[in-house]
Amino acid sequence: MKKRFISCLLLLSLSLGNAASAAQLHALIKDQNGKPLADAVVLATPQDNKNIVLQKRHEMDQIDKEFIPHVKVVTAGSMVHFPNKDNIRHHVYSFSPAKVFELPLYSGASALPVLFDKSGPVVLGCNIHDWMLGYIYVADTPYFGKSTEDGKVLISNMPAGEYTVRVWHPDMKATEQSTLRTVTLEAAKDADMEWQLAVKPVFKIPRASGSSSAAYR
Ligand SMILES: [Cu+2]
Repeated sequence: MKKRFISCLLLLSLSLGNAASAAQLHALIKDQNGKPLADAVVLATPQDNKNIVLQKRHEMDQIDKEFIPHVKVVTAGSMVHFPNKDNIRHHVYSFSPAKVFELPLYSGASALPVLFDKSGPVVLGCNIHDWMLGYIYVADTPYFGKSTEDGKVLISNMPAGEYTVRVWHPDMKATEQSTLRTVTLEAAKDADMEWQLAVKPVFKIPRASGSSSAAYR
């Protein structure tokens, strides 16, 4: 009885110890003019990466003829559903090396989920609405984050150790590889990193005017 109590205490202190020793990484992403950059993906890969595959269900919505969110990060091995929340049909596709797929014209939630098992960026388009553009970044590490409007990213619950960290953004001029840096995270401490990414100007394809246009329904 006593022995069991002690092992319980031991377990408790071990798990508390893990939580307390976790590190976190704060990243700040700016563009070439020093302006905070949203939708940048920061990926931290532990040196002893065991290629942890987290299978999760994700959704990339289509709302008001746009992909919502604009950029979504999932881990390799994830299934992504593409629910169409508009009252018209969409035809979602990608020609990206990380995932080539097509969901022929559908409405509602009738399209089958898509498995993303290869890491890298996947550019999404819609055959009917040329301006619809979205991105799924398939991460090879569970330690990732996406920058908000203030350019900030927080990755928490990271075990102490050495990581290689890189950044990806849909409009970046440089390669993802050129952003690569290493960082050693100490237990229970926060680390700060900052990147300045040159981005290309974005030319948005104009939306079809008026919902009465038969060609775009
Ligand atoms: Cu569409």
